[in-house]
Amino acid sequence: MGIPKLIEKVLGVEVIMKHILEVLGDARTIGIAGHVRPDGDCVGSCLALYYYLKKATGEGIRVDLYLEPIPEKFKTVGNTDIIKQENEESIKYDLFIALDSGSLDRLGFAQEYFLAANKTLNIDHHISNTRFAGTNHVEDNASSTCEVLFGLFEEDKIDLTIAKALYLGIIHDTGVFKHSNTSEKTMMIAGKLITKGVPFSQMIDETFYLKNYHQNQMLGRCLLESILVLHGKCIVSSVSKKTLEFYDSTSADLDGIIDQLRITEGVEVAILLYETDLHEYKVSMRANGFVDVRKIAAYFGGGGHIKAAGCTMHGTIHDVVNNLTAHIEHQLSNQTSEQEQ
Ligand SMILES: [Mn+2]
Repeated sequence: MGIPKLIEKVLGVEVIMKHILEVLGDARTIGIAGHVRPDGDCVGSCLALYYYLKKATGEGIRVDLYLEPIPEKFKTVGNTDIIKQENEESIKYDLFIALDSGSLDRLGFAQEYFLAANKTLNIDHHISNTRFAGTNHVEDNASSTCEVLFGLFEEDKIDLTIAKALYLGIIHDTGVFKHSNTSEKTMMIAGKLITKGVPFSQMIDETFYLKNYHQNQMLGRCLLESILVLHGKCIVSSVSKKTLEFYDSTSADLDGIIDQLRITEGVEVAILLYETDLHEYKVSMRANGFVDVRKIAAYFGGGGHIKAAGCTMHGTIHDVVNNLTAHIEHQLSNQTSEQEQ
């Protein structure tokens, strides 16, 4: 067996498709699913592909979309009532398409349909994608799955609903064109979507920056109570269970607070703790400079990325902060001594 064949066998078949319709063949029933706890790119790519297939394939083709409940703010993109949120019936699809999912388990309850399907397709942009489908189309230099899909769609078939869904995914995975995955191509595609009439100012505000009153109150409270440690290089804030209850909030209302803490001038690492039980805290960390917060989170049994990581820790709030800052201080002093050399 030659090496290319071996790779095919191990990884499935990596296909560089020109057009999504190439893999449909004579499929009459098509299932689509994205990953668990859907984010903007997951919801955007799933809706875009659903509406595109509805438009580009003829009558008599059944297309179903499966996703866990999606955040309320994403419901302005097309009619989201078509999304199926559970295994309603047992059906063997001719083709099942996984979107924005680096591995099979990410599909959650929809795995059942994926595994039963006659043909499977995996469209994604995660560098860690495990090529779990019969046909795999992974572009790991793309900002988002929505960017990958744009390249697989015929531009003249992209209507306003499809354009809005694609735009949603791109702005969410790039942090509104801010993260390093934003390329010239990303901006070109966004430009083309804007010409389709995407109400971009409104979409960015409503799906990305909008906070409800409780979320703003929690943000205000966390900023007010934040403290600087390690000579201003680390900022820490915490939320007790009681406070969450007082503001009628859940942990989901804390989204984005850590990012606001991180952009405090002079800060290398931001830490946000929220109490999950007596002497138990969920820890989020964000880094600006050279501190590898993944390493620290991993030491305490968690994980994440170099600049964004989290873990669960036990003890009083002072124990938790002291344990974390000791690691941060250690990394910062190593960095300083390296610079001095
Ligand atoms: Mn994505």
